[in-house]
Amino acid sequence: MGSKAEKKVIIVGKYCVGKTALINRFTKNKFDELSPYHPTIGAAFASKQVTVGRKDVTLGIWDTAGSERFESMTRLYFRGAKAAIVCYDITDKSSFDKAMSYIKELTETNPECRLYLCGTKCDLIVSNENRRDVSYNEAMLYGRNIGAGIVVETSSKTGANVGELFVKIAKDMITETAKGTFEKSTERVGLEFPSQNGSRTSCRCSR
Ligand SMILES: Nc1nc2c(ncn2[C@@H]2O[C@H](COP(=O)(O)OP(=O)(O)O)[C@@H](O)[C@H]2O)c(=O)[nH]1
Ligand SMILES: [Mg+2]
Repeated sequence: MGSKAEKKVIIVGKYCVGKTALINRFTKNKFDELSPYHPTIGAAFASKQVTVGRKDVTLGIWDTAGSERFESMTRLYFRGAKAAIVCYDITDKSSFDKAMSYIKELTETNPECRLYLCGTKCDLIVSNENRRDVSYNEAMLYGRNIGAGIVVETSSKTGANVGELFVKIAKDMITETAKGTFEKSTERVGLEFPSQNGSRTSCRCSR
């Protein structure tokens, strides 16, 4: 597991934000809503090859546990990670605070690790924008500050933006190999910026 050619990607975030669902959507293209919630014990691994243009990159993705009990273990996975998907649930502000604390730790312990900020469960606000607890604007500003490779809102339920997130990660991996350096850029994918008259943001989650 985790061969040299594979690029190590970790998924971190508070428990229940949807880390396991994100990896399942990406690697198996499935979402099990009906099964009861099973917190990940320790960590789980999956790998997938992504083709960008004519180049392939294999991502070795570690799904970590977000609960306090496993926190010290989760930190072990920071080592050697080339990219970290830091997840928060857009309907739960406390998970955004937790994401910020993960980012602080990651920056201290592994400054080479690229950061990707992922707001999960964006399908939940499609029919009811009132459920939103973290504005896209806030996440965007924060992401820009920390030099995130992307700030994106995803739904593992509908699949919205999941592919875009991983393709961006793969692209950055390929660019690094080609140039020997990496550039951090922040870009938006499939999302609207706040409207002029209010702080609300909307998410195109129609897939
Ligand atoms: N509506 C919705 N629910 C989700 C989404 N992703 C995860 N969930 C649900 O949130 C709960 C926690 O998901 P899980 O992936 O196990 O979270 P983890 O603890 O971060 O690994 C489960 O009940 C999932 O069905 C999503 O994109 N949309
Ligand atoms: Mg999990």
